[in-house]
Amino acid sequence: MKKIVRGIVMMLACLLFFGQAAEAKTELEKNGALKVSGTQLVSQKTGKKVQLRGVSTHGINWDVGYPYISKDAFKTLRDDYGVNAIRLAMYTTEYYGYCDKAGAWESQSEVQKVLKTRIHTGVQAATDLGMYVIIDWHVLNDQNPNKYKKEAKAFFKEMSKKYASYDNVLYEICNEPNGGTQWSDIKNYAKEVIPVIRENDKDAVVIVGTPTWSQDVDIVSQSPLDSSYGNVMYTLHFYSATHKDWYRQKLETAYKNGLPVMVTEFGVSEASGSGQMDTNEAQTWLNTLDKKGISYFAWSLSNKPETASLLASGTSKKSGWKTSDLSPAGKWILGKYKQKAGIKFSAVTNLSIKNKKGKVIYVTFSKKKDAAGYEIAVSTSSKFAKGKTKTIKTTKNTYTVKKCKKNQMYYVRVRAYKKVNGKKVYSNYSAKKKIKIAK
Ligand code: IDC
Repeated sequence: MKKIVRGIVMMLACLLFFGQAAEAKTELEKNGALKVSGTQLVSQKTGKKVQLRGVSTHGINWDVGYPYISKDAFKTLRDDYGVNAIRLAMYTTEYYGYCDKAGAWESQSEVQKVLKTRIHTGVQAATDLGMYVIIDWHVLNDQNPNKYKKEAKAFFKEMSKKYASYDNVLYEICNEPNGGTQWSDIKNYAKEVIPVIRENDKDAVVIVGTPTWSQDVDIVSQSPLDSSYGNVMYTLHFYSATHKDWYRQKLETAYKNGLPVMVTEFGVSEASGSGQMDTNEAQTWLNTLDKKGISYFAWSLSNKPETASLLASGTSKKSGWKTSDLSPAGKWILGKYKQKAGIKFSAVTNLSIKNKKGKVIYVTFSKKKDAAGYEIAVSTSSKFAKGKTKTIKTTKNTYTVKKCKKNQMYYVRVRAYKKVNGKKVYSNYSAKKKIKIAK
């Protein structure tokens, strides 16, 4: 008999386990490898449009960047904020740069080894979580990508070989050419780097930077790379407190000319990464991008005290961030992401409680379409202190709380929950109501 009971328990446990696993499909499971079709990023598997809602690391050469490369951090972004892609920004110059380590005491080759380990950790974490991941060759102070072309070719040869079988890895071959670098310079660079990648990986999406800190997509759209390079997109970066309508016109032109664009960096700050926030302008940008199905990545996952950072400068947490651990920019951007991912859902409304005969409280509230169930908190403490609070789980929007104490004041509030990516996500609590048991 005992054996049978154990057998049944095991079966139920299995059902529960596999039932849950089957429910959550990651972005990668849904779409598999990506490709570029016209101006659009699409799934190779389903042919449907794919829009990445990503977060970029800060420079992974710094301690404001690399400590956030982990499965825990990416999982928080995925499950709590609806992020489906990560960008690993590896600076080529500045301190601990891949090509010029500046003041770092380690040898250049030691620096490269460490940076590659960080990339590998990041790619693996994203892969395990079914997220897409960009490996970004972060050209900035070096201005012209041709300066370290040899290093870039060696780097992308190694990366594309290592990740040839990965469906979720994208290659960004030069972050922001600047300092007068022309499109023809970048084009020549791309013509050498992309074939190196193609030797190992015929179809991975490759993202090419554009002149003037990845602004001049309009110029590029007049003479993009030949289609034989396959699955190529072009970079546009914006920082909404600096880049306004005049700049969006560049995107409109490029889009009209059929150029596939990816925003691998944006911020609600000024272009310096600091200064003012402009969320109105950012909203206009995101509306434009959403309408066109263009993917975007927020700069940056860091607690560095600058406006663009997504984390509050006061937080030392490396994952598991609550809203209160986010910066104002982080709250705004990740709030938008949450909404898009359907993670955010509004509080329960119209809570009403009545004392009915027999010392019971009759609870009703408005049903929510997208809720899987509700938690009713009933408490003798106005602050819902532990020990004084009972939590009732129910799937209905009416409930009778029995065995209340006469003349006692009770407080009631309700929240809804649903499952996103196999994880329970709660709405905010309704406004609380109180009632004294008179009968
Ligand atoms: C910024 C960082 C900042 C760092 C600076 C120089 O936010 O902490 O000191 O780089 O390395 C870009 C660049 C990106 C910049 C960002 C903000 O791609 O590297 O990061 N930005 O200035 N383009 C436009 C803005």
